[in-house]
Amino acid sequence: MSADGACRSCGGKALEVFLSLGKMPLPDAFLTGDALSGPEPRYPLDAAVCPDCSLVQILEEVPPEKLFVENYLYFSSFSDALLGHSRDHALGPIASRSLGPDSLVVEIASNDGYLLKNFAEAGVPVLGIDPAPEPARAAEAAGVPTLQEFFGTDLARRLVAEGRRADVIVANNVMAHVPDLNGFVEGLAVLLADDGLISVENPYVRDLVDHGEFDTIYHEHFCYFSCTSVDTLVRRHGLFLNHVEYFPDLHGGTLRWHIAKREEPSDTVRGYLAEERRRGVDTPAFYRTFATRVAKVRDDLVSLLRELHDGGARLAGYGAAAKATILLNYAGIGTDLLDFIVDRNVHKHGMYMPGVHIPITGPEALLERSPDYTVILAWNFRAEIIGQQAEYAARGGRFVVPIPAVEVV
Ligand code: JHZ
Ligand code: ZN
Repeated sequence: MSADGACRSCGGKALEVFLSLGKMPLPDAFLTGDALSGPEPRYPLDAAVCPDCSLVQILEEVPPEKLFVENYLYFSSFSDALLGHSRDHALGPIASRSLGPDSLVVEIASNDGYLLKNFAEAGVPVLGIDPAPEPARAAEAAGVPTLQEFFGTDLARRLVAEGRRADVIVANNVMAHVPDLNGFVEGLAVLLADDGLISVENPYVRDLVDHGEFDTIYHEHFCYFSCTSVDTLVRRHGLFLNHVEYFPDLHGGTLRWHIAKREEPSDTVRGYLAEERRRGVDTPAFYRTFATRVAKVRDDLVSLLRELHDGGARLAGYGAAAKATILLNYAGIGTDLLDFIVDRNVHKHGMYMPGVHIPITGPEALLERSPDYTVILAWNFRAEIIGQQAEYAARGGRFVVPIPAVEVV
């Protein structure tokens, strides 16, 4: 919902709230030791669906500077799985669209250059756009020229005025991150060459609901997309959804939408739209049982952890992810249950989780301190994390996976 209470896509005013998570801290606002005794802002977190255009969105609008400039230590390059996915993502269009030295690939939310470096290595000119200072600096150091700015219509017009139009625009996990959704999509249309391709990835709201992934609802994510809501949104800006790819293991279920200026829909588009209608993903009814299921996951997790803890087990967490902030704060899991959280991202070491103040350290602590159970808070990387922690498991360490349902492995 925008500041005037209207749907971020169609402007409709009949939004129906289906989940209230209470007041939550900002998901990436990790604290230094000095800041622990200071004030910590919290904002209401309510998810709603628009019955007019089916877009799922949160009601609160935290200024993007607070989210992505002041508090953003997320570096894409800490997951091997994501790096592999991104490399494939680059190699595909380089071949199928014959990209070369005269092409331009622009990525919005290019983070530390994890994706664009693949195009750059193949000799394709690239431009990264990302407002987060530390990841943008890392991208520059990796040879990816990066504009440290927010993307929108103004920046798109400026680039076009400089003679730069994109053959490919990649926008992964960023269309959900903008308050001015229509301005963002209009910017894509402005910047795209007439025969260009826009490639957008985002977690699929159908899977979010089916798998109870409530912890991916947080203030950085203003919107949660389906094919129906994307199709309606892009048409408003003279763009068309032409193809859909599905990556079930990425971030809990991700869709990649291929969008262009010419309407050439593949069967995948018709298939997804029909399936969403059949299941009612485009109607409020689909979302109405979600809150009850979310409360059950929370209760199951808290009872399990309490039982283990009361039985003398020592517990830790893996993954100081944004989603971990929501899971821990919503469930009220603090240092009473988890002694520490490990994460590969060195920028987060020595800091504390927002709200619950659990300390963060490097993954080697699992072997050094051998907790009996480790809760995989970054459950979306469950396979990668369990694979990497074989030694911990061999020494008797067990994992608790909270989502989609609480499980001990
Ligand atoms: P991860 C981020 O959310 C933020 P988060 C953002 N707003 C978004 O949209 C989504 O991503 C897509 C660590 N890790 O990716 C790295 C290891 O330590 O699920 C991360 O800190 N070892 C842009 O933060 C965290 O876990 C590993 O082996 O919820 C995962 O965070 C692996 C694989 C990850 O996203
Ligand atoms: Zn709407």
